[in-house]
Amino acid sequence: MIIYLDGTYVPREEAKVSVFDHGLLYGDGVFEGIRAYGGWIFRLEEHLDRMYDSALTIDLAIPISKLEMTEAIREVLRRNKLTDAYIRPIVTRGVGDLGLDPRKCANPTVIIIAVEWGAMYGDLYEKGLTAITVSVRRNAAAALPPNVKSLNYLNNILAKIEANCKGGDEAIFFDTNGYLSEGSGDNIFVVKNGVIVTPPTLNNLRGVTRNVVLECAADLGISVIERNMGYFDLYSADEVFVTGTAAEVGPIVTIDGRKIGNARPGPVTRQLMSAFQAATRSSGTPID
Ligand code: PXG
Repeated sequence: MIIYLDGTYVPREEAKVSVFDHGLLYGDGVFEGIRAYGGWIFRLEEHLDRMYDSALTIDLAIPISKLEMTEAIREVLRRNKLTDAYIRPIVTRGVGDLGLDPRKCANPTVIIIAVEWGAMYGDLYEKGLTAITVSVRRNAAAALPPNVKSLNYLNNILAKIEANCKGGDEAIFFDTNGYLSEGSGDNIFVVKNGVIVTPPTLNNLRGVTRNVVLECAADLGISVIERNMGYFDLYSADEVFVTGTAAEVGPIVTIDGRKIGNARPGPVTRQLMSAFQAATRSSGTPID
């Protein structure tokens, strides 16, 4: 396995960063999760726009351009002979001292990892996922905006731990106002009476997959509404599904042990699962 590290391509064993890197010391940095399908990188521009915007928000100057980042990602895929891959670019604040002041970190660290990784929920797409609404609240946008895909994922990990403890495949977050937010690593959608409803994106990550699914819904003539929801909307939904680069489109069939619809992946969800699949195979940035 070959990893990109600060302008060089090194074997996995040599891909190491300092214990003084603020990415490790403070979770100070940003990352992306991107997929390639059949030799094409899916929605690369959107992912890079989000990563550079996340970096702007935390005042982190990524030392290479989006074009250079694109070329480095393509090169990592080529060197690893990958055509279908999960790609993880990471930019940390870089090496500093033990104080948190980022001005001590002269050079951000840039890393690109690419691996083979099938859809995150494995064999659960046919059967559907169980979800748990967790007591941990999504980071308030006024504290640490969920729109920033930062290296600080403890909020999400705490949610995942709670779901694990309670026997759910995925966690569902509410925000500090009690509004539905998202999953631990995916955006959430409710289907009611043939209409798709999804929360606005102030209290969750502006998912690239979320956008793709909204485009698919428009193409299929399915109405979409963006509005705040509470647990009423979840428990009374006909269908619920989550979307993400890692998760793709995942049907949720029970929430907190309660059946959603007939506890099988529903017709709208299935339509969007195939439309999404088709979208991933029909566009992208070529690796070669
Ligand atoms: N919300 C959160 C909190 C996420 O982390 C999404 C929504 C979906 O966004 P995209 O742009 O991917 O549709 C994410 C993305 C992982 C992993 O390592 C997590 C994500 C993506 C890839 C891998 O668990 N989260």
